[in-house]
Amino acid sequence: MKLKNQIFLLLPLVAASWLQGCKPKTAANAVSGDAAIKAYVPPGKYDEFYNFVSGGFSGQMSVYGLPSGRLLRVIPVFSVDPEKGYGYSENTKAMLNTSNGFIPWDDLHHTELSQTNGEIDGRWIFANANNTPRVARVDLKNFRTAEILELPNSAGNHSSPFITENTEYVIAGTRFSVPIGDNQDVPISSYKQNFKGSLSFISVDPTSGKMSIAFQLRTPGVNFDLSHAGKGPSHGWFFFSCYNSEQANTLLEVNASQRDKDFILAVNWKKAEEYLKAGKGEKKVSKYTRNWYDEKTHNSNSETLNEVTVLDPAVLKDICYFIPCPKSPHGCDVDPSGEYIVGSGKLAALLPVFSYTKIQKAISDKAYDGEFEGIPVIKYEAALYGEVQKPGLGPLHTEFDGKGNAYTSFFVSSEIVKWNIKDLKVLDRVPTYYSIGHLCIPGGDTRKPNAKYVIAYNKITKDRYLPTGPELAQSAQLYDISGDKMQLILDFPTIGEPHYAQALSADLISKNSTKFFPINENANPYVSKGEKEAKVVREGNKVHVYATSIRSHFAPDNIEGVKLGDEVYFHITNLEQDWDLPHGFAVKGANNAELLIMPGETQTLKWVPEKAGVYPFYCTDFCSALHQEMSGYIRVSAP
Ligand code: CUK
Ligand code: CUA
Repeated sequence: MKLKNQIFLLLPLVAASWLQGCKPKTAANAVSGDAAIKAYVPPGKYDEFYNFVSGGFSGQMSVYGLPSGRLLRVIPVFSVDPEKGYGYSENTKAMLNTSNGFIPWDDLHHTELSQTNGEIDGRWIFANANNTPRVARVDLKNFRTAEILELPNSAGNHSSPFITENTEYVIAGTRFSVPIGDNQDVPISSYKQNFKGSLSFISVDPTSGKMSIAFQLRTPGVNFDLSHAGKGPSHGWFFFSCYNSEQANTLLEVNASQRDKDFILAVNWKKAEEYLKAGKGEKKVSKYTRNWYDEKTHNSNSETLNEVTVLDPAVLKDICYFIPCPKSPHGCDVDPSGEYIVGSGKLAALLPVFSYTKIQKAISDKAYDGEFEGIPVIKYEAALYGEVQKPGLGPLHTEFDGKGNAYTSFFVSSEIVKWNIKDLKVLDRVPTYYSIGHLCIPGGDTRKPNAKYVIAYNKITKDRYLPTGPELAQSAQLYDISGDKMQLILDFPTIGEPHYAQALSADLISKNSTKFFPINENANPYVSKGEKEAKVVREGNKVHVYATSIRSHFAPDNIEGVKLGDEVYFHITNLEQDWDLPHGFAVKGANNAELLIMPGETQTLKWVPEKAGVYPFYCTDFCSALHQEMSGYIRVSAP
């Protein structure tokens, strides 16, 4: 009773400070003497870890070395990138196709590395698009987006792209419920009758990585927020946090925070697979796209798909189970043993830890508290392992060290709290600057964490860096967790806005990294495999320039015969067969972007000139002492 009162008193406080977070007062003496040496990577030495950080509303993913915090690469995923020609070259435009047309932007919240046997395998990293629901797969051999799959019957793809321990499935859960009937033009006030959520199970081909929607689960109109797969004993299950069990459709900050508990949804996906095999799914006409980049033709392709199979857990009763979870859960994290599931109620003053064994027992004992929208609700106490009392304010996400400890981020009290999973005791806490969102331990959501560091990704930067006008750099912070106490050792800015991130041992990637593309394997229809093949070919009003680039000239480099009204296609093949020797290509007045052509690759820039004259073109990437000489002219004449 006493505790309940305390929680009750805390909640308005939590809610009041929710928008801003609060600021620890110990910033000045936060770093101790040996921090610099711990984060120092001498010039010429490699970092120990790659850190793949979501870029939020920039639609990109960024790659940092750890512990130095050096920015190594920005990978465009759901965004165009003129630096690399991504979304501008003819070869990459199809990557951003959707059933709503070409969409060159999205909101990328979560990154998730592929796994084999519950361990990171370094092959791919997946990312979600929160706005126009999509899931991307990035190939870690060449740090490029290899595939983007759109998700029909859904909106707000936030609870995504978490994976099962052999990358059997990538998951996508919807934050926004939407009308899913054939007539979607319904009053918003009919939310409770007409709006549904969906959970997509995307299968991943173990060899090629190709993604396909195996099935969707239609769910009640709640907001799915985050999720994690079971592992070890709980392999075969997936756990999703959801809020807005009030099913409010207006003023969610008040109306979706009414109930004392929302839910974790436990999904038995092995059971769903059985129903699928037994033909229990309903085929639903749904238009969506799949786009992929072909490394041999150096071209992207797009296909439109028309159908998904939907399973209804309110009818097929033993797929889904709700578990009550205090106050608007956000993170939903499964420990390395697969036994413990941590729910983080954003407005709760405790952290509930659920037990997979107890959940199974509760299901076989039917220890239910009725149903919610046709899905059984397991009694809270029947699923609960225990609660971490007074851990901090505004818990969001939890990662694990594989030594029995959990690390939870607290947005409102702006800190990372380390606690022991078995006895639920708080062991250590450190402030973050300021208002942490996600956090990441290398392998921290897998069976085998590599727990040398925890990295905080903060929402508010305030006074940490030099001012840069009204918006400040986004901030990450690196903490050494090799000892009992967490120690802040480095701040580094990130591209905006970081949400989830993943890190892995660098050798898992670096040993397989592509150095160049073999020119003899180049299957692009417009390839020139040597300067002798360079040519200009007219087809009606289309002028195809088959060109080559090699230090330090283009062939051909003087082009005439183009008429106003023509469409010019520059197909540039980079003949270099050496590491780190891209050539660029840009033409004066072209209203798109440059090309950046990797060694052995062909890329195409389309240009429709609008005035007669002579236009210079040149290589944009400093490639040799005679790089400035790497240029040419194209003449456009009046018809
Ligand atoms: S969310 Cu950003 S802090 Cu989109 Cu994973 Cu929790
Ligand atoms: Cu090629 Cu500069």
